[in-house]
Amino acid sequence: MVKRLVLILGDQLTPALSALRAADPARDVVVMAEVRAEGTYVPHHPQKIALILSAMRHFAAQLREAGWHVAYSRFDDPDNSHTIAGELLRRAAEHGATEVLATRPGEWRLITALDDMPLPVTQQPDDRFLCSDSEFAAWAEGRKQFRMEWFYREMRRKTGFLMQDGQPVGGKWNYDHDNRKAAKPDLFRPRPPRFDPDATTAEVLDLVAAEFPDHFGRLRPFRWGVTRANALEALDWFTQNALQHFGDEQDAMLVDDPTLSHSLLSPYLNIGLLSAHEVCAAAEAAYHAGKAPLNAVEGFIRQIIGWREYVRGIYMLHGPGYADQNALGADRALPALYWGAKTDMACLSHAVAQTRDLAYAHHIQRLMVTGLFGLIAGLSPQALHEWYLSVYIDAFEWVEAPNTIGMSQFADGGILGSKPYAASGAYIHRMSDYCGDCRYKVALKTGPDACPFNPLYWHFLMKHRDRFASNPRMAQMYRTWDKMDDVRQQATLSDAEAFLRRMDTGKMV
Ligand code: FAD
Ligand code: DLZ
Ligand code: SF4
Repeated sequence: MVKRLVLILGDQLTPALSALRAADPARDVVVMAEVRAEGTYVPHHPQKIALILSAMRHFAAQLREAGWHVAYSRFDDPDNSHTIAGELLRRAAEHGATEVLATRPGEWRLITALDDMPLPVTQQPDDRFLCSDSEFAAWAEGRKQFRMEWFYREMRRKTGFLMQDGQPVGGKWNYDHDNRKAAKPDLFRPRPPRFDPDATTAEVLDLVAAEFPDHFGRLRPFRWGVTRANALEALDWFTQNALQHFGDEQDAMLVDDPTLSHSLLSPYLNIGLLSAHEVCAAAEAAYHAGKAPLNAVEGFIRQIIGWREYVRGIYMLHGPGYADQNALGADRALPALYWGAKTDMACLSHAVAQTRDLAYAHHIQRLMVTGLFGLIAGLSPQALHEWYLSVYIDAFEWVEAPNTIGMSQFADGGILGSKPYAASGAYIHRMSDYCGDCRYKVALKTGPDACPFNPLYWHFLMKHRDRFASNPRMAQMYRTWDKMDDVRQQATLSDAEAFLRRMDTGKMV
């Protein structure tokens, strides 16, 4: 009988994975490999590498207990070729295997590498997502514009989450109107669980410290769960303690509270320790049990069956090259502040320091602080893409690239969203307590002490006037500019230029 290899990647740690379902434990060999190439195709945050390696080791033990033969390449195995393709070839020779079963990876780089293997590789669809590639393609077919809200409604109908007799529970599809509130520091806000490193994680932490010493980010303290049991505990904590405030606090940012009422479930979802369906079912159950209000639960479920599925659909539909787009022609290098160099802009300083320490920032910090600055300062979307893919614990290209290239930088020219998320410092001031300890003054529009987001916002809008002035959702911004007197307009644009010149020459800004 032909022997087959079954490839399990570090973000495919799901017992019911399609490749495992297609395989036979009596004859096939599971291949899992800790390889340098996957740790360095971008310089991943040390906590992200540690999460994946430790979770892989735990998952391999679980597969062995379930009766699978697992050929596991440890990082320090002297014969390790340190690439996925190399390890497949090595194991094929070792076991006399002539074909490979895989679940389609979440990145075109690896999909292509598997297609190019000298062994036949069958890539099964990744059916851990609620919307298949073909369903998304059918939804997209013939549409001039994709919009998440329409996709989301289809997904509500398909999954039945928060639906009653074919109608949305409560009568509305979307309760965002009730969300988007600012938040106050609260010493009693429940804190997400921390998982003390077990022996496996402790060993991996030493390995990561020794092998990836130059990667941006603190390795310790390491707080993440690494097993399915840990991930279920994190889900339970969220639905019991934080979900009820999720809607209200979703867009808020606080200096002393980096996680607020966010779930911190993205790493577990993205590496396969939790399923999208069970997470949404748990949230819906909390609503029916009266533990969380509809605006919170609907908002949370929308992020998962809406945004998460939608961005993946766009990434897979578009094909390789999605991340290479640069519709606005932005080409400025990333300033050193993104890698932790000192900056006077308190909002960026807090968001980057938190990213360095936790490998985590919540959505609004990613979109409306580091992302917004990148957009209005004209930073290269590819440099930002590499940054986001590197620094976050949950970053995999299928989800990171559409969020960065599409949602945050508008570099896909409007495939994902209808307008860029451009804003001035007033937005950050409204949603956070960052501005209070900033050397810049958010209320000042021009001059050396003005918040840099203020002139940069107008500079961005003016630079791209031809593209955006006819967008009905942006017309009001251009009318406001047109009402400003010439002197103020000139001062605004020259302040922005001067700021960008200072930044480009490596000066602290
Ligand atoms: P919560 O706020 O608790 O949200 C619940 C869940 O909803 C998340 O766990 C996540 O699975 C899902 N979700 C929420 N927003 C999105 C979204 N926009 N796209 C996809 N799923 C979403 N998310 C990633 O998982 N990986 C990434 O690499 C990533 N990169 C991003 C880059 C940029 C520039 C931006 C603006 C957003 C990015 N996001 C990414 C989306 C979002 O910021 C994270 O999913 C979220 O912050 C994860 O934290 P959480 O689990 O506490 O989320
Ligand atoms: C991110 C990552 C890292 C750091 N290391 C490994 C690894 O050693 N072995 C492995 O199989 N997967 C790893 N991964 C996850 C892959 O990069 C991921 O599967 C692809 O990016 C596709 O999403
Ligand atoms: Fe950021 Fe401007 Fe507020 Fe400073 S004043 S924290 S730069 S938004």
